[in-house]
Amino acid sequence: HALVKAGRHSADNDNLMRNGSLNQYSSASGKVLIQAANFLCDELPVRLAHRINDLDKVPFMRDMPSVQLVKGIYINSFVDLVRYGSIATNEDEAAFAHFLNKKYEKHANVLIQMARGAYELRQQQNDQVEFSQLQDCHEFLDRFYMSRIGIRVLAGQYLALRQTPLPDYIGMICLRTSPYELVRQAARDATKMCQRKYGEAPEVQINGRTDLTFPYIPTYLHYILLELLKNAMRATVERHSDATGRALPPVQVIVADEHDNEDVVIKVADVGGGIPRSNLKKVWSYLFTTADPKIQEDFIGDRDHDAQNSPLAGLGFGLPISRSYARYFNGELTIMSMEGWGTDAYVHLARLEDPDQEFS
Ligand code: W6P
Repeated sequence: HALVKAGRHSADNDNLMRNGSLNQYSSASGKVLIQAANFLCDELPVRLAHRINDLDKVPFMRDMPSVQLVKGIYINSFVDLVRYGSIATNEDEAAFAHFLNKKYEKHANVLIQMARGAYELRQQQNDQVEFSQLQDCHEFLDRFYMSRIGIRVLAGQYLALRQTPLPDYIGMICLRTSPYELVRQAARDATKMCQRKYGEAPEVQINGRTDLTFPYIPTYLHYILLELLKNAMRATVERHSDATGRALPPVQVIVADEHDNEDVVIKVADVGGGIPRSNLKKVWSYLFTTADPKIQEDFIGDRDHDAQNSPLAGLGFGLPISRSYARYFNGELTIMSMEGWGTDAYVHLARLEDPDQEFS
């Protein structure tokens, strides 16, 4: 209970860590790493305890085997962290990093497990399940995934700081993240996946501030862009593939820099026919989805797209997760649709470099 209470203000701790990671942690000296390790050793169990508590309360889902499995992973990590001895020397710190890395890997497929739980819930849905209870489940999943991002950013940033620094990188943060390069990379990945599934893929045209770079965590932006491009390509192919001999209308991406310095905005626009208004809310839902039941494969595909014949399931978990990623870093993901024409997705990204403004 004390741990749960202590964690009430964990958002502040996030800020400490994030600001710190851009400032004093940039050199990643032994002393700073010991400090960070001790911070994580205190902070992570608090966050895990919150999730374990929350897992016990969520209706329907708490009794599912997949959710129980996740709970087991969280409890195991919680117990091992609480019992972890003191971290005083460089050797202690190295041992802790090794320990934490193992935990980090163990939690890698938690996302898939929870998606499986939500899928099971969807299958079970009947008249006895009230809407408000489904709402509870949805909100639980939103909290759960948001918390998970926080945990993985903190642990991931610490672990990355211990690696030999790449040029322009501080841990996971790239000081010169290029939206243009990330769109190109995500477009290559999405094209492969689209071609594998449909035998063709629309071209992706990128315009606007193709020269722009700003501090961000590229892996998260890549995930978001890949998700948007997969959806845009799928819609395009499904609407236009019967037009034999004619090229598919391209997916148009614009990179913009709002008011000189505030947000970076990326628009991904397709003319794939749009989303019916009645389906627009489902795009953000874990529980009402139009996706086929291949969610697990879709996620594996996202983590390692060459290993699997990843289906472009779309409208599954990828969009709500992408929006959580955007929001975690004070950004937003918005989808505008013109039914009968196409869809525009906007990613707003807050720059990470101005802590006072971004995290106050
Ligand atoms: C669609 C549905 C969708 C979701 C996200 C991004 C683009 C698109 N296009 O038809």
